[in-house]
Amino acid sequence: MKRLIIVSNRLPITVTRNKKNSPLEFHSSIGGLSTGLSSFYKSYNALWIGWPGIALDRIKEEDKENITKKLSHEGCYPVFLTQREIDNYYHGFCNNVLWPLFHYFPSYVTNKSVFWGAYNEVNHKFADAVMQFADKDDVIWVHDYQLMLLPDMLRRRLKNINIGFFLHIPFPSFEIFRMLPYRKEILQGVMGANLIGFHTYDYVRYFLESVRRILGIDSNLGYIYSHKYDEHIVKADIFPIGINFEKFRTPNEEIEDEIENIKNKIGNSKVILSVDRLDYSKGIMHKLEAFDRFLDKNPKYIGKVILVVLVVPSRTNIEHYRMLKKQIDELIGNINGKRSTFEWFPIYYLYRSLPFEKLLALYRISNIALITPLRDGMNLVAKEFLASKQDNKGVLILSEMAGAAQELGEAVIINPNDANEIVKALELALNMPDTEQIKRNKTMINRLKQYNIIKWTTDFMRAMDDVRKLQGKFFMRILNADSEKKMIDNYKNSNNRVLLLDYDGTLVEFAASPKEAEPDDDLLEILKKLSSDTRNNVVIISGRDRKTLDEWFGNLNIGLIAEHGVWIKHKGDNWQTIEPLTNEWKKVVTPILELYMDRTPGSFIEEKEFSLVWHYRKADSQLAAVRAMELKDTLIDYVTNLKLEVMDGNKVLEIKDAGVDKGKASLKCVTDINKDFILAIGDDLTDENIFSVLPEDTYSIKVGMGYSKAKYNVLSTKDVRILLKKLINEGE
Ligand code: ADQ
Repeated sequence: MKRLIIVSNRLPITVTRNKKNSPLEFHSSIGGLSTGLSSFYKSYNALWIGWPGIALDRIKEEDKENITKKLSHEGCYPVFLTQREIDNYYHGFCNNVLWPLFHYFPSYVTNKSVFWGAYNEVNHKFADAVMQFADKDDVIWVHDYQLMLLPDMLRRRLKNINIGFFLHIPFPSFEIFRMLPYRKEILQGVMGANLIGFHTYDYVRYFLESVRRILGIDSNLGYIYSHKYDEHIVKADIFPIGINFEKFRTPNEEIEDEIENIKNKIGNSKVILSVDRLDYSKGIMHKLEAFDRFLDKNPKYIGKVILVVLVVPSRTNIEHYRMLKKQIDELIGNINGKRSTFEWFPIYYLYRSLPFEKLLALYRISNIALITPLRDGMNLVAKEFLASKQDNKGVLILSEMAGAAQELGEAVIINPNDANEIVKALELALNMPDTEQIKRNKTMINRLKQYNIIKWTTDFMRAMDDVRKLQGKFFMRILNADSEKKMIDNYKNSNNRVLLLDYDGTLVEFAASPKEAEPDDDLLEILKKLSSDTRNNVVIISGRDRKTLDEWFGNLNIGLIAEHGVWIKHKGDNWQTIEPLTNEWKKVVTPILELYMDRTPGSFIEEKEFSLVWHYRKADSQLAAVRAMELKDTLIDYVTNLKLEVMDGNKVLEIKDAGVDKGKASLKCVTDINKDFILAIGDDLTDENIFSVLPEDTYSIKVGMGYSKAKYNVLSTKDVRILLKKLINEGE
């Protein structure tokens, strides 16, 4: 039966040991991911693989067995890590490199050469663990920044398996991400997945932009089809994580005493609540400073409000975290020291993790939640606070830098770097009428109820399924062994064949500049052998100019078509234009193209005899995309008046006479009705003209994924060459 395998750095259960020989203890893990997923995964046929939180060096062999056994009852399987791995992988690469960078704290990055090696090793260790269980029909869901290499590692070992990856933290903008030394490897690692999920649309955009600029791969509506990832389609999309809504919503008698207890302590004071893991990204210092300023500006609230600051200890062996803890302790000490009276003190500070009931009691009793991260992937506390409000009263003050702000627009949204704005938000919140609180909260609470953790999970898994189905459709078009055999048999039995082959992107890979994509020896050998068979008429049909084609292929016995069908040179014949053409229009269009070249650094113009090409492969991709649209728009008038066509190619715009195209030119090669085998291979839009005009029984093949009028797809130029070699070998 199909199984869901969840893989994350930490298991939902943490194993600890207080002293050397004391017994092992098992607790629920704290943190967004485990709180979210642990509530439901047992209801699936699921296995959760992860680190149980204790170093191998601190346990004996028999402990290992005990832990493994105990965890297996909970549907978990442990990946044990040594102290050295924890230091270099977890504290090192994960939390000293990726975490600060992805949260826009590049100056907090401390990278040591051993970190990257350990990150690789541990990702491999996880891959080994998954391989012990994974079956080809299973669904593997990898979580978060600690395991960004894992999807590709798994893909290499389990070609067809369905892999999802979800990033719980922000994906930073390209300018930040590009600073990462191993940016390419990280992206390639994640791209092993079929589905890549993020909390917000901004993260999706930044990811796709990094993929485009660093790996040079374009996307279309979040889909990435690239022969570099030829076994699968990749889709990036948003899945804003939800919470276990009912758990926070339902009445809970156990907490009544707790609530009474707190009420007795705080009297009638209004409660502002702050709940965070200890982390510099959470803006805890900013909120304390703003609260202090609020009391300065609003002395009437002295004795009437309290701020409850709950901080969960986290990553305390990293210097920045230790420093932060010290700063928080000091600042709270200062504020309380200068403001407390015998009856009242402004900040209650709890530095520990709390059992669920106590946390829920705090949510319920608080009037305001003050959530001020400088960056946060989502922030579940904001959602939990709202869900716990059974009477729908309470005010959420939320930083716009939290992913949650995208969904919780009815909250009081603030910029955490602006202390005055936080002060104003507190003033507003403390004076907000109940009716308005209820109105704002109802909308948000309904959304949380609707898109809860179960919905989030099922939505993600449904999307994984959809990508697989789409992929299946594409793979049905891929030239399979049966169709290939039919084609080869047909080839063998034919005597009058035409092979129409596009050049760039079909016979050779694209290069940074057109001149660099020269034919190599292997290709020349293929063409020579194909053309030496007298039954074959091989034609290279390209957008290149005839001079280049002559230079490269002039001494082969093949036909050539240049400039997308402007020029044709039949085998053994001279060049001739397909239609009588003029060049007069170039005088008008060249200055326009020059203007665009000047305004788009990295782009250049190529002049062919009857066409002009604006190349933008080396320009900034976003700017070039905008400029290409502007250019097309500018050229619209000329297109009609001068009978021109503006063609979109692969990172080029080509302007040429509207009367010629590759389709018309290719027809000139198949006029002989005795042709008994036609093969046409091409990769881009200009080749679609060929596929659409050739006779029904043509073997038409598109190189790469994506829709096409061709009958089949092959994935890469490599596959094209393999196919041509088979024709040579078997057709003899
Ligand atoms: P975290 O950085 O861990 O998660 P967050 O989303 O706020 O941040 O989740 C914290 C969780 O810990 C909450 O479920 C909360 O209830 C719990 N918690 C907080 N303080 C506690 C305490 N003192 N005692 C007990 N429990 C406590 C990462 C990302 C987030 C993203 C989540 C989920 O950094 O941006 O929202 O993953 O994707």
